[in-house]
Amino acid sequence: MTTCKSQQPDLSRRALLKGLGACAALPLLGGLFPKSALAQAISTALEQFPTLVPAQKGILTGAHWGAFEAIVEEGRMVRVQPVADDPAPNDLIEMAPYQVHAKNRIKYPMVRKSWLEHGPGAKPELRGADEWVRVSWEHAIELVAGEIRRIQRDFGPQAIHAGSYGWKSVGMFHNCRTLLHRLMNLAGGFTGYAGDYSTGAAQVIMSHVMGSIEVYEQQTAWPNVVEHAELVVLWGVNAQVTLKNSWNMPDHEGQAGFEALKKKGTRIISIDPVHNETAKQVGAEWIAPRPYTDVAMMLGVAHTLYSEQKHDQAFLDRYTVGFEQFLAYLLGKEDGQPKSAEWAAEICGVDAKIIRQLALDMAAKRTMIMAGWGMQRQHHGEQPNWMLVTLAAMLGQIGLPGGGFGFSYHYSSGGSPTAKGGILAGISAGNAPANSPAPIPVARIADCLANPGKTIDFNGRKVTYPDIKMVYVAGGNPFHHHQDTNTLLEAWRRPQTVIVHEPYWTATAKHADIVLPVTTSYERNDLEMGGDYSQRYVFPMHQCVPPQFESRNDFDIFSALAAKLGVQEQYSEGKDEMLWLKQMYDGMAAQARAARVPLPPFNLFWESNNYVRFPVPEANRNWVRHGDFRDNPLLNPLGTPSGKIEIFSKTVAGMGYADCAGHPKWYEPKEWYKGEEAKRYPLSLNTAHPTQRLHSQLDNTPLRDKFAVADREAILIHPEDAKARGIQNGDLVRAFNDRGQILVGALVSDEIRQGAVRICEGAWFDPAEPGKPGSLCKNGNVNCLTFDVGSSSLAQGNCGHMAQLEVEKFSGPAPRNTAHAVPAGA
Ligand code: PGD
Repeated sequence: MTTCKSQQPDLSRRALLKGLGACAALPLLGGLFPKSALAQAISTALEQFPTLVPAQKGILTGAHWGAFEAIVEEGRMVRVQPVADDPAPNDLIEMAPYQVHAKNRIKYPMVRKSWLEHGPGAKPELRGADEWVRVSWEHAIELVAGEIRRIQRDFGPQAIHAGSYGWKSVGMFHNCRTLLHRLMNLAGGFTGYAGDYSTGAAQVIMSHVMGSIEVYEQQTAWPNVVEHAELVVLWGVNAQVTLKNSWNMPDHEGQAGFEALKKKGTRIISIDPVHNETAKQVGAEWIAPRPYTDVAMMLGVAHTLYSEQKHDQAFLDRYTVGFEQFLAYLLGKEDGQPKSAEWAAEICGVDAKIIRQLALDMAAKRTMIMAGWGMQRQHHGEQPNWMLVTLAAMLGQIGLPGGGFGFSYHYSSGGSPTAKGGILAGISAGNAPANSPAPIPVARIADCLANPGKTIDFNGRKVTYPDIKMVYVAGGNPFHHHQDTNTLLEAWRRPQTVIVHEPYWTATAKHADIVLPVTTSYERNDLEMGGDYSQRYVFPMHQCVPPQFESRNDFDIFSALAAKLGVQEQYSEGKDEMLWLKQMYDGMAAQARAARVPLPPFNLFWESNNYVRFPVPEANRNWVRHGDFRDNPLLNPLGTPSGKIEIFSKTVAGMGYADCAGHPKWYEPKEWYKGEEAKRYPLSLNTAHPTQRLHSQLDNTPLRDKFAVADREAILIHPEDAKARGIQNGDLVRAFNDRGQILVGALVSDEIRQGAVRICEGAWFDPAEPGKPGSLCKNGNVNCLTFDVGSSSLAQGNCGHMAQLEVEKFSGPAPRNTAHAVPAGA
C-alpha cells in the first residue's frame, strides 16, 4: 500500500508553504476555527488569487451529487453542507455520512467458499448463494495476481474482461476503472468495451449524421437559450431529476437555466408518457405518447411541416444531404404509406390535431428541442436521435440563437457556459499492448460471456466474442445496470473467476469469487473538476475519515498487484497519492496561467481548503452550438463525409443492415403495445432514472424512506390499470413477464399514461432463491424484466427502457427485503 502521509504529522507545514518539493496531505488549516497564525498567513497569501473560494465550516470534498463540506467529529463524518457556489444544492449529498458508515460495507477481503476450496471455476452455480470466507490482504493479493498470471499465460489477454463499466466515484486520480485498465495494460492486455450504457445508440448514429457524438458536447449556452428561445420542447427529458448528479462534480447550472425559462414565461412542452417532475416544476404543457412510439410522432410532425410547406428548404439545401431520399419515405413513395399526422396518431396515441399543431407552433417560433436519452435506450434507439435532427433541420433553426436541438441539457448541465482556466487530466490507463484484443460493444457482455466465438455486426464491422475466463469489475454494478438479469446470471457462470472491488455488498459483489473492500472517496485524497461542460471549478477532495475496516484504495490494491506481477515501477511511476495530485494540479495550473488565470502553488492550495472558481468569458455565455457551421459551412464543415448534416447517410446505407437503413425510419420495436407479447403482457415499461439515487448508488441509505413503497421500489401505475387489477395505492405488487419477476410497491397516479408503468432503474437485485435464474427479486430490480438485445446491428446499444409486462397484487406474506443485507460468512 502506498503511504497515506496524512498519518505523518512530522512533516512541517512551514516547509510546505515554502514550496518545497515534499508533498503531503496534512490536517487542514483553512477550514479550522479559530484560525491559527499560520492559517491567517495562508489566508493573506491567498488573497492575491481571486479565483479561490474558501470553505466555510468543514472539509472540502464532493461526489457525483455535488461538492460539499464535510463535518467530521471524532473520526466519523456526521453531516455535510453544500459549497457556497452551488445554485441548486442536491439533498443527496446528505447521504455522505451514511455512505461512509453504511452497515453493508465490505469489511475484509473475502473469497467464495467453493472457489477457495476447489479453485477457479468451482461450482459457478453457487455464485450469489455460496458462503464467504475472510482472507488476509496478503492472501487475497496472491490469489488475484496468480489468476491474472494464469489466465494471461493459458488463454491470453482476450480471456480477461476488465472493461468494467460503471459510474464509480468522482476523483481524477482514484478513478478505479482507469486504474484497473492501467494494471491490465501493463499485465498483458484485456478485453475492453466500446460505447456506454447511457448513450450507446445515440453516439454511434450521431457520428454518422452530425460528425460528432453530440450527446456529450457543449450545448448552446443557457443565457442564450433563455434570451432567444420562444418555445422549448422537452422530448423525453426529466432534467429536474437527471441534473441532480453529474459525471464530475455538478455545477447545477442547468437547474438555474430551467428556472430562468420558467421565470421568463417561455412556453415549454413536455413530450413524455409520464407527467414528470420537470414538466411540473416548469409548468410545461404535457403531451403523452405511448411508450416507444416517439419516432412515429416525429414523422407525423415532419409530414405536417412538409405538407403545410412550413419546412425550411433553403436550410435543407445548404446544410444537409439526403432530404430527397427521406422525403420519398415520408410521403410513402417507398412503402405506399404517407407518414401523416393521422398515421402517427394511430401509432403513438396522440391526437392528429395535436401533432399538427405542434408542427405549426415549432415552425412559427424560435424553437429549441431538448431531447433526453431514454428514447435511444430502446430497440432501434438510433432512430429517435436521427429523426429529431431531421426534424430540427426541416425547421431550419440549427445554429441560430436559442434554436435547433440539444441532446445534453438534461445531463451534467450541458449549456452551462464554458469557463476560462485549466483542466485537470486524470491518471491514464497507459498504452494498450500491441496484441490487445478488440473491444466488444459494452451492452453485449452477457451475450459475449454465454456465446464465445459468436460473431455480431457492429457499426460496419464484425465483432467475434472472445472466450472470457475472468471478469474483473471495479466501479460498476452489472447486476443492476445490465438488461435481463436472469440471462446475465446464467452467463455469469461461464467465467472461471470473477473479481470485484467494492465498498458495499452489492449484488455484483455477492456474485463474485473474490471481493476486495475499497474505500469510499471520502476516505482518500483527490481532485475533481466541477461542471462537466463549464469546467468552472476545481475542487480538492480532502480525506475526511480514515479507511474503514480493512478497506484500501483501488490504487493501492492495483499497486500491490503490480508489484506481484513485476510492473510496480511502471504502475505507480514511483509516486504516491499526493505526488500524483500535485502533478495533476501543476498541469492544470500551467494551462490556467497560459490563459492568464494565476493559481497558487499546489501545497498552498491544498493546505488552504479552498476551491477554484474560474471566470466565464462574456462571449461564452452567448455561444451557439453549430453557429460557426451555420455561418460558413465550407470553412466549418461537420465531421461527416459530406461535411453536412446527413439526413441520408451513404455510410450507414452501405452497411446494408435490415434494422438500420440509410435514413431515419419508424421500425416496430421487438416488444410494444401492438406486438405479440402485449397479448399476455399488456403494460409498457418505462425505466426512468431515480429521483432519490444515482443508478444503484445510495440505494443502501435512508433515502429509501423517501421512495420505497411497501419497502420495495415503486411502480407508477395509472388508476384505470390499477383498478382493472384490484390494485390500490401502497399495495405490494408482483410485476412479471417471461424473463423475470419482481416485487414492487404500487404508486397509483394519473401522472402516467394509461397502459404504461414506470419502475426506476437502480434497485439492488435481491433474489428470493439466490443463484436460481427466474427467482423473485424482492427489492424490485427492473432489469429482471427488460430484454437483452442490441438496439440494432449498427450501434448494439442497450434496450433498457423497453419491455412488456403484467402486474398483480401480491398475495401471501411479504418476503423480507434482503437487498442490503450482508451475505453468510461476511
Ligand atoms: P452505479 O450504481 O453507479 O451503476 O450503471 P453503473 O454500474 O454505473 O454503480 C457503480 C458502482 O461502483 C457502485 O456499486 C458503487 O458502490 C461502486 N463504486 C463507487 N465508487 C467506487 C470506487 O471508488 N471504487 C470501486 N471499486 N467501486 C466504486 C449505470 C448504468 O445503468 C447507466 S450509466 C445507465 S445510463 C443505464 N441506465 C439504465 C436505465 O435507464 N434503464 C435500465 N433498465 N437499465 C439501465 N442501466 C444502465
